[in-house]
Amino acid sequence: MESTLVLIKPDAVKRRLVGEIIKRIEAKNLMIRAIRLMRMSSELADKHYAEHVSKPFYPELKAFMTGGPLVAMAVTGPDAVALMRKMMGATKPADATPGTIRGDYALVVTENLVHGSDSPESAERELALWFEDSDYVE
Ligand code: DAT
Ligand code: MG
Repeated sequence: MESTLVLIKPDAVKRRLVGEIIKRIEAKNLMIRAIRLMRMSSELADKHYAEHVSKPFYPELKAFMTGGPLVAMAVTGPDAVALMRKMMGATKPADATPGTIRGDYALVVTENLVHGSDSPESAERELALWFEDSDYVE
């Protein structure tokens, strides 16, 4: 069993795609073990996106991610990290295969609807930033 951090980004919340994205996660029989509707603080953005803070696109990314509510989830199952990345599709919507979340609904790279940890190590680091032990159900 493996857990990954999934964020349903503010564009997806605004577009009323929360249910559609959760539907796909549940249809795959992955388990949601923690979930919260919240805003990403400036401090959390800098920690979560530590690898991107110095990149030219970071100011736009940060403004977008902190600009409205998002849904944070801990998603668990065998190979949950890789599975979620596959279900999300490529970062750039033009490269995302139809049938993936980004491939079906995203048009531009910043507003690409969903985040999923990119490795088990990233998942562990990110989940610790977003959730406490008491947030998880069995
Ligand atoms: P992913 O979200 O697929 O893991 P990433 O970690 O490389 O992609 O980047 C994080 C987010 O930053 C991504 O979802 C959208 C934004 N982003 C990445 N590359 C970008 C670029 N070249 N221009 C604008 N935004 C970008
Ligand atoms: Mg990433």
